[in-house]
Amino acid sequence: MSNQSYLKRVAAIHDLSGFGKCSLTVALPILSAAGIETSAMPTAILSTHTGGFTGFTYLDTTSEMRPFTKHWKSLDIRFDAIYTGFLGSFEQLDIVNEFFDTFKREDNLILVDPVMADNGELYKIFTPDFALGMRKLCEKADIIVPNITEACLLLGETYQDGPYTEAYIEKLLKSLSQLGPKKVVLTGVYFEDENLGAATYDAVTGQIDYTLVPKIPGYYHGTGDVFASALLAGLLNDFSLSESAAIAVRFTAESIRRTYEAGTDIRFGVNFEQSFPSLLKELKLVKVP
Ligand code: PXL
Repeated sequence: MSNQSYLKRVAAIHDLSGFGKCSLTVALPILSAAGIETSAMPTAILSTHTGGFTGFTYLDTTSEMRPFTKHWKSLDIRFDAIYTGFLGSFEQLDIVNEFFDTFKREDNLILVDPVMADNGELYKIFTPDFALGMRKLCEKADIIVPNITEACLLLGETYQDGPYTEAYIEKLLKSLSQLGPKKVVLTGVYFEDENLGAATYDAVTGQIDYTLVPKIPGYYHGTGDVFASALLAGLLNDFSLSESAAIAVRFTAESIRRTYEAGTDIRFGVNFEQSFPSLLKELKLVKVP
């Protein structure tokens, strides 16, 4: 059981979608449950996320982001990790770049989840140029967490449907790390139709690992954010890259399974809240009887 008295702190830079769990409404509870303090910088405020809902409101909060950065700097706040997700504009990519320059230290971690696409398609609000801007941000990251569609966009490659081969996945992992990040986690990896999960690559050791679990039917919204938040929770609780990815795959899969069994609308997000007991056991934050 961990008894660290030092409380780690994350800066989470994502949108706040009021309904339909994703982004901040996923990152904040997961990191907090994992014993990590989280400061939030909203990139936009929406009534719902944009995946499958119509008529949602969208307030761009770009104008608040430099003032947030300046104020946090004046308070000399230190972050153990900077975790970015959904960014709504090119200007936000620049602002986040500046945020990295302001708060990066030798011993902290920049995790970029290049949220922009899935299932071979860019999210509606983005143009193909946005992927080039996102690539620049990824160059500064220590860890990136793309899905396969995002990986292809970052690399300027044409998306192809799975099942994939190990050779293809390994080529993607290595090409992505050549952009700059020493660690790459690729989600949505599958070699046959039954199992799905994540692949990790550590460019320093050259190690590649996979965690695949039985696939659950349906495309559930916000699962990329659930995964990336749990991955960061693992890393900040001193688990290795591959252990953290395995913990995050199991947490996400358990949450999806519960949501599937309850018959919930796939747009509403997954029931990750009731997976906290298993997450905390895996993170060794509670005693296992
Ligand atoms: O979970 C990705 C995501 C985050 N934020 C917003 C989104 C999406 C995906 O559609 O629309 C606003």
